[in-house]
Amino acid sequence: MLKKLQQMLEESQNIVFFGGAGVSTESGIPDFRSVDGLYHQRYQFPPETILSHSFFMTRPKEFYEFYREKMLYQDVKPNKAHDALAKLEAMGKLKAVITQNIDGLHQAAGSKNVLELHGSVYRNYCMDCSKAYDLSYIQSTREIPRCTCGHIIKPDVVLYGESLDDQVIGRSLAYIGNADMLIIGGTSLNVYPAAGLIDYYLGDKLVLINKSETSADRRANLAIHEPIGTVLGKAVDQFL
Ligand code: CNA
Repeated sequence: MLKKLQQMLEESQNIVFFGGAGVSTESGIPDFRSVDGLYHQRYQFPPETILSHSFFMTRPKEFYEFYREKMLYQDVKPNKAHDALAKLEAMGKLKAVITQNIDGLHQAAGSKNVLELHGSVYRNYCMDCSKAYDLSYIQSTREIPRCTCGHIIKPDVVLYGESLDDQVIGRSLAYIGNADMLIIGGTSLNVYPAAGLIDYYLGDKLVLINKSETSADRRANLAIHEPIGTVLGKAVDQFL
């Protein structure tokens, strides 16, 4: 399987990667749906409820408690998957990383063209005057972070019930539609509309690298159910 992946990478010049939380689990950030993911832990409300727009608007204190504890991670570093994708981009083979992650680890690994479908914890804005705040400001505050104007600051993260950025969607569709190879990795493909974007790939090099099975396995030209850091790390080593 690794050989086949290596051959596909060798032959492709317009690769696009589409990924999710599973890409960052090898960096120590839990995903949502694995057995040790956030959805299998117990909270007063289900994570989908806490991470929703209406919950944020009505219970910002509880939202921030969960968000600080479960969505903000200190001292995390990119893993072999992030590194391998950055290398493929530097070689000119990979054109875009489209991610559902909000952790900024692709950029930390050196990837330049990263399309963040669900935003980023690194950007935060006042809900009233739109003043921008970085992550360290959020981390330096307690309870509900507030702007100098007094209003609540919201992370630039797409919560359940909120729309995705049209421009990011449009660019993602263009990259996927033009790709000669699409690698899907570390995502359960359960969250829409993000997961629907992969339907725009019409080529014959659809690779899926995910620990568990997904709805796209049957149409993949190659499906590998192993840790993505190990797989991509080894696959990209051939070019060094
Ligand atoms: P998910 O639904 O939790 O699925 C993750 C998938 O990755 C599962 O199918 C796992 O089997 C698989 N997986 C876990 N570890 C690995 C690994 N090492 N190698 C290969 N596969 C692995 O997460 P999705 O991304 O599909 O769901 C979308 C949500 C999760 C987005 O809205 C994200 O914002 C949100 N999320 C992001 C982060 C992050 O930014 N790191 C963390 C947790 C959740």
